[in-house]
Amino acid sequence: MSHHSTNTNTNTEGRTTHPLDTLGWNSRVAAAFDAATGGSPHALLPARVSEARRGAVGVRLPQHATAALAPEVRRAAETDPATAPTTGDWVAVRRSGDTWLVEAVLERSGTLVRQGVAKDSHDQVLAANVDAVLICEAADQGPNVGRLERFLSLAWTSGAAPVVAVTKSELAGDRLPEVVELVTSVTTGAEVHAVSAHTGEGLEELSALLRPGATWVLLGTSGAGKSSLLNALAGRTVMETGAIRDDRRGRHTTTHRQLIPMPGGALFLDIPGVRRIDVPGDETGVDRTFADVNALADACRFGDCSHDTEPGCAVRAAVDEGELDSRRLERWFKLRREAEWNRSRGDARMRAARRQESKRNTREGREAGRLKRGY
Ligand SMILES: Nc1nc2c(ncn2[C@@H]2O[C@H](COP(=O)(O)OP(=O)(O)OP(=O)(O)O)[C@@H](O)[C@H]2O)c(=O)[nH]1
Ligand SMILES: [Mg+2]
Ligand SMILES: [Zn+2]
Repeated sequence: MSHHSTNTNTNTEGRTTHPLDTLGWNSRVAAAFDAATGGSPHALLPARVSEARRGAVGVRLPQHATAALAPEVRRAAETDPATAPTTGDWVAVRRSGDTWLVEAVLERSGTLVRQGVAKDSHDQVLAANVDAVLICEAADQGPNVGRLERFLSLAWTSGAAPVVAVTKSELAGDRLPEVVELVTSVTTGAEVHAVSAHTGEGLEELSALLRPGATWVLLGTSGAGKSSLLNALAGRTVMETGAIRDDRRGRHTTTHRQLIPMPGGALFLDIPGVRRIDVPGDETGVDRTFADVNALADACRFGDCSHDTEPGCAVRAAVDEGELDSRRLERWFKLRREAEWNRSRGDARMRAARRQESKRNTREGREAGRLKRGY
């Protein structure tokens, strides 16, 4: 049963408003809610997951509440963790005694997924329903272009638009233009902004990108200054920040993912810093990140050129002419191989899951037959 429509009001400009507007509610989500709840016998309300913890989630209705997972949602999550409600998700909840239950996770758009690193591990959904990814790379620590390319690949794969923030800009001193140029050289098709949470540099330009209702996720290593940037953009302390210690092993200041509504109407997902990023089994993000190299590859003589020793290779020619950094080319090869490998791993897992499924179906079929036959 759909109940959100009873909460819908029309404001003076004739535009329809909804209590969840400030949390990113829109017509796509409304349609997803109707689709997911159509046949339900329960009175369901839409809510957005603002915090994901084990076994339960923090939701906004828009008031804060904690919701446990309904048995069906929990079972689905046990089979495939990627279906578990995560930060940014829209869900359908219902009241059950004095608790809330998540009855359904609504269809997602823009999902930031990290490839699981364990041998048979599933992908980890870092954030759902994301419109843009703000990748943070500290100006005083490199920058690490290989890491940036990984973050960019992840962002492009999610379907959300990446923007790169070169954080702690004041610490780079005279080197800042050089750092920004290096970052820009590996950031094809996305904006790069040098910002400082301490001096306020670049904050206005960044704020101008934040549309009301849009959901942003912060991506970067621990200590990159994500939470500090969020506080600076918000103009007040919305997140704890922490000094970087010498022994940075496992020390994250932000320890769980959280959805923060900003004064201007955008929403931010602050997540603990990620150290290792494996690109998921989807080459589209890698290809998008290396759009410049791909454009060169289009001009190779052979359509299936491996850019190794073939004659008429436009990619190698660009390296020889100094137009393309050979190290960037190597990193492209590496990320492509990694994506392909993870895809084949994912396919293998899917085949195994399908085998399980068909085994179960056969068993159930056998049992059903037995019932029909009376034993
Ligand atoms: N000098 C300078 N230091 C900054 C700036 N922004 C953040 N820092 C410092 O960098 C450290 C880490 O900042 P956080 O915002 O906690 O980093 P984080 O990316 O949220 O880290 P995790 O939550 O662990 O992922 C803190 O000591 C901040 O004070 C800046 O613009 N300039
Ligand atoms: Mg943080
Ligand atoms: Zn080639």
